[in-house]
Formats: sequence, structure tokens, C-alpha cells
Amino acid sequence: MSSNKIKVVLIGNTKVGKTSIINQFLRKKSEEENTKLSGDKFEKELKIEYNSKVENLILEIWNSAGREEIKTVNTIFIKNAKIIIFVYDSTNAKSFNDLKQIWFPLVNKHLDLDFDKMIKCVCANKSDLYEDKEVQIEEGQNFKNEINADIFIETSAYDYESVEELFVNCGKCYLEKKNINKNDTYIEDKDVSKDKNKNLNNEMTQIKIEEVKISKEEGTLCECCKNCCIF
Ligand SMILES: Nc1nc2c(ncn2[C@@H]2O[C@H](COP(=O)(O)OP(=O)(O)OP(=O)(O)O)[C@@H](O)[C@H]2O)c(=O)[nH]1
Ligand SMILES: [Mg+2]
Repeated sequence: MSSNKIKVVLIGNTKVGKTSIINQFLRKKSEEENTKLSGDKFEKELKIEYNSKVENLILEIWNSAGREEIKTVNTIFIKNAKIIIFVYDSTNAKSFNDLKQIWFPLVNKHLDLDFDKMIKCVCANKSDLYEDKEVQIEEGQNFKNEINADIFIETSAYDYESVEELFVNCGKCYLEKKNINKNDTYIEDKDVSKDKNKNLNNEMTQIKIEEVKISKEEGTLCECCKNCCIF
């Protein structure tokens, strides 16, 4: 992985809007495309103003296909991630409680000490459905403080600006942390293709933002979905 490419993972219950957020970020919106984008990883180059300079970051975004009944986190999925986005649906209290009681402890257990070095973001999605809100902003912010996350943000996957803000804020935080810890080895992005999961990594098709296309035929499961995602 080149030094400006960073892995981003989205975690949360099924139907909270993970795919929709990624889809919107890639500027593809239809429900049909949404479905086909599940369980894969995508790349988007992001220009971020930081310290009066424009930095180029390539976000390698890993999607996961959630399933209501089974919640586990595969180590490969979060391995070497620099940014973890915990997504809940603000109109669904269960998705928030599951984030607190299941997803966060699961991820925390897997990452041990490295967890402190990652950018953690709590994302309250579906902000456009404010009349159906079941989780108040303060609750989300409190959770962010409890887990010592870097960012709390409200998004609507139907609103590009809020989704872009999510990724830009994460990118800025990453650059900031990298700058603060520049003597720390964690900032040297490991080339994941050199680790023991290299075959898995190489087999996965990456999609460039300029020509977003589906990496696998419709209806087939990609390697990511079979091996890395949350089941
Ligand atoms: N109103 C509204 N609907 C949303 C938003 N985000 C997602 N949805 C809808 O919520 C449903 C689930 O969205 P997905 O993006 O498929 O959710 P997911 O988290 O990827 O779900 P899994 O792949 O099952 O884990 C779809 O019908 C989306 O159109 C949002 O911000 N606002
Ligand atoms: Mg999905």
C-alpha cells in the first residue's frame, strides 16, 4: 500500500446505510447499484487541505454486508485499517445500542493497542429522517466521548455534502495524528500485499472513482464478502 493510501472500514448493523454512504461518496445513487456494491472495497482519491497544503489521500474503503442475526468482526477486515467508521441509524435505537454493546467491544478486542492509533468516527446516519429520530445527537456525542473517538458526525446518505464531510474529516484527523506521531512506526503504512493475507488482497478488484464499476458479476460473492466481512 503506498504511503498515501489508507484503509477505511465501515461497521454497523444491517440497513444502517453503510453501502448507501459509500455509494453516495462514489456518486452512485440507485438502490439497484446499492445492492450490487455490497461486500467489496473501493478507492477514491481525496484532496484535503491540511497545514496550508493540499494533501492527496487515497481512501481504500471496505464495505461490509451486515446480517441481523450474526455479528462478528473478522480480523482481516479491520487489519491495517487507519480509519474505522461506526455507523448507526439515528431512527433505529437498536442499531445504536448494538454499536455500543456489540460492535465496539468486538472491534476493540481485535485491535488491542493499535486501536488507540486509529481514527475512530461515530456516524449517525439518516439525519434526513429527523421526524423519526430515536437517538438524540447528545447520545451519539456521549458515545463518541466514551470510546474516545475522534469524530462524531451526522450524515444523510442522500446528501453528498454530509457524506463528503464525513470522509474529509476522517482524512484530516488521520493527517493530524500522523503528523503528531511522525516518529511512531504505525504511520508507515504497511504493504498489506506483503502480509499473510496477500492472496486475498490481490484477488480483490479495486475500483477507481473515475470509472466506478461493479467488480464482480451480479449475484456472486467477492473474496472480500466471503472472507473479510461481517457475518
Ligand atoms: N432516508 C434515508 N435512507 C437511507 C439512508 N441511508 C440508507 N438509507 C436506506 O436504508 C436502507 C439500507 O441502506 P444500505 O445502504 O443498504 O444499508 P447497509 O448498512 O449497507 O446494510 P447491509 O448491507 O445489509 O449491512 C436502504 O433502503 C437505503 O436507501 C439515509 O441517510 N436516509
Ligand atoms: Mg450494505
